[in-house]
Amino acid sequence: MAFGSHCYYLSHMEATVDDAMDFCKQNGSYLIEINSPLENTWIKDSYLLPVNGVTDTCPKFYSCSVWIGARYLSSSGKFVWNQTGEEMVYPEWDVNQPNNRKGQQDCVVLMRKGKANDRGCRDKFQFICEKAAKVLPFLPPEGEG
Ligand SMILES: [Ca+2]
Repeated sequence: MAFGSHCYYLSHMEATVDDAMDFCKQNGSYLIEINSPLENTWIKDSYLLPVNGVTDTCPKFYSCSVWIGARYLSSSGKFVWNQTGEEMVYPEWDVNQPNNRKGQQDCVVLMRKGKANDRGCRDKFQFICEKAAKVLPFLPPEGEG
């Protein structure tokens, strides 16, 4: 799907962050980086469904999340985007996040409600790849979205 000048692809496979990054890279893209509230809302509405459905379809509050391309940079003490190195501003953190649970949460998911949660990089989630729109179509369709 396209938003602005970028294309997005939701993987239906769950993977670790490293595997997700490899998958995106192999397809000429990168793990999604969110640069505005508008993009954040569009992603949530397009791929994560409205928050109203959470308790019906997601077993836990942290279910139904996707990896995004931000990671904790210990040298700066901030979460930054992989591509730009800029601090993550959107999505906003969910309440009580980032909590670095068990001291092992250096990677970030976008939750169904459109907020961020820090998670262990070796946890497995679905993920979204992003790339600048070019002439060629992004990837063959795989289910909806
Ligand atoms: Ca967390």
